[in-house]
Amino acid sequence: MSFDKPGFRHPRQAKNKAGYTRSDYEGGISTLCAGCGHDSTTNAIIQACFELGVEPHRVAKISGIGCSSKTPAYFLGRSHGFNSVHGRMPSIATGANMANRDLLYIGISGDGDTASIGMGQFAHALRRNLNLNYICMNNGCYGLTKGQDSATADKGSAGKKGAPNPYESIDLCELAITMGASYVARGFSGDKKQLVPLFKGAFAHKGLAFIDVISPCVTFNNTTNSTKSYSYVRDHIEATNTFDFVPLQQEILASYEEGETRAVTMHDGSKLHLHKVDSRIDVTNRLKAVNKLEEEKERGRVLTGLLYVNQEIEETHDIINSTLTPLNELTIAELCPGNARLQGINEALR
Ligand SMILES: Cc1ncc(C[n+]2csc(CCOP(=O)(O)OP(=O)(O)O)c2C)c(N)n1
Ligand code: SF4
Repeated sequence: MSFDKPGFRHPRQAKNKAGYTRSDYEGGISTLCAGCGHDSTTNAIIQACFELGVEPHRVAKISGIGCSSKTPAYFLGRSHGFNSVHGRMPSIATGANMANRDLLYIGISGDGDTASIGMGQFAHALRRNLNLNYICMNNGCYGLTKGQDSATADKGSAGKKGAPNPYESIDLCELAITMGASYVARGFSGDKKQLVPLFKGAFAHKGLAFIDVISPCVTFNNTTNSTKSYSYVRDHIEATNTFDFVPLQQEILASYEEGETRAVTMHDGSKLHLHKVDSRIDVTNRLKAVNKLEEEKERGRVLTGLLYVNQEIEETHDIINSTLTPLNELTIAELCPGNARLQGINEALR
């Protein structure tokens, strides 16, 4: 549920290259708890879309069920949206993507939605490298149903009323890297400076971009015994790198010492400039990315930043060689090429 924001805006708000102001990317008023990490994550999505000059009507937001999955009501109010069923965001996103490959797909999910009921769906979206920005707002609990541990809760971590979690946690980034995602990053809702470029890089990426956002639940899982609390994450956060997203043809203003910066070119020619890169990290190497995550986990650190990117993996449309034209723009003749053609296809399959 959401409520409309008051319509008055400053008449001289700055506009982006598409002619929109920042408020054009907002949605309804949030009904989440004050201080919820998901609201900060929502804000970073708004900022990234505004800075990139995304056209709101070219975006489709799809979500599952949970406090996290309510957030598409609070951003990009002028875009297409579908709030689906618990854990089923990936299959709805797949269907929409097959019907129209021209939109920017933003899939919103939670750790409960992704790592339990939606695990099978998540896995198959990854292995198909679906052209989807899969954002998981990860608070280690089921916020909407009053804070039960989720499958990403760390072993020994405890929420407001629960006993310490006895099970190993699932690392969604590791899973995403090993199962075929081509852009994997982890951010923290409390660090917008890092989160906005992570989203911008994802939105420019072709293929499955998975962004795991540690997004604390202030009501049920922000205790001193929780590893998904604001204070724990702030005390244990480690970044692989800092980076800027540089759209094609934009001048680079910051200057860095030689050897400090590495550039990754995206398919559209824009660049991710990685700064202060740890020499033990190669974000284009799957094995090294997983090793680094494991290493930091052993040290009790929460590794954030861009973890893995691969521009070579084909996305679903390239794999299945689907039509470039959105299905609703195909003509009857294209959709129904006639009996002779059908016979030919049947013959080829005998
Ligand atoms: C099929 C089905 N099973 C269970 C539920 C109950 N349910 C609603 S939200 C939720 C978990 C949400 O947790 P998460 O995805 O982590 O989102 P959060 O609320 O923490 O943002 C559950 C189990 C449901 N709505 N539908
Ligand atoms: S219950 Fe937790 S996750 Fe849900 S809105 Fe409140 S703080 Fe956010």
